[in-house]
Amino acid sequence: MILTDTVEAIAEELFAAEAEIQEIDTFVDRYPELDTNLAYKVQERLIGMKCTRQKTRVRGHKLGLTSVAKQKMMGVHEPLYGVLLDDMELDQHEPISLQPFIHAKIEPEIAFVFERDIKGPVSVPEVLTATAYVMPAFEIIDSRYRDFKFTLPDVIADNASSSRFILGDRIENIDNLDLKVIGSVFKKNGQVMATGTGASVMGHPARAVAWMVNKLAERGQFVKAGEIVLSGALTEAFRIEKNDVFSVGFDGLGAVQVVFTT
Ligand code: 0L1
Ligand code: MG
Repeated sequence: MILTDTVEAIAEELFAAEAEIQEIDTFVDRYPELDTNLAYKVQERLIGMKCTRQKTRVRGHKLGLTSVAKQKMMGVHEPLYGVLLDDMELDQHEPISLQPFIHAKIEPEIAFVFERDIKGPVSVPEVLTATAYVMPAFEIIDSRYRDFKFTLPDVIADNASSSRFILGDRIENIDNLDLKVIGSVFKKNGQVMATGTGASVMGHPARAVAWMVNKLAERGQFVKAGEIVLSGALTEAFRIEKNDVFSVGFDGLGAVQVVFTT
């Protein structure tokens, strides 16, 4: 089978798994040619299918596996990235149904929006200078793979487990905020589940963004002005059960709360 057939076949299977809310087997054993490079091609094809068939469009980007703990768990040494689409955004004031998800988890993140296009090579101070505003956020991740288990190429192909995102209010002046020492308290049904600081995200959330922008440049891509970037989780992700209420409060960034139904 030639590589374009592999890309097409995997992207179709991932698209169908999400549409039919069905978990599937991973691909690396079935397609030994699936390495990280080919996996990003699958991801691109999957995003193309979603844009055409769901009549949606690219809204931004996300990083994943940004903590050393998560990288160790996966046996990898670097993060990964994926794409956010318009139809993935949910409103924090609307209850969220669990119906569209296979086995969703939720994690707190800091979202960035930039006032101009940023192209690699870029440094952390350049990312911060280009930042228009940041927002407290939740990401809902939902792997299409059985039991949420996969290898790095599998999860890259599956658009980095992305599913939905929820944004809080904008903080436009970040000059006096040190994003690496910002603390967050993540609660489920009023109970503290985890705490984390900005430094949990590759030492500084802007370092994660710079890493992704530099990786995108290798593929001739960049982050456009106005696009959202989810910079990576500050804590571990927790499974969402019906009627759960999750909240995250960030020091100096405000809070987000989401209510799930059945
Ligand atoms: O956003 C994330 O950190 C998820 C990255 C992919 C790995 C996972 O699904 O846990
Ligand atoms: Mg995430």
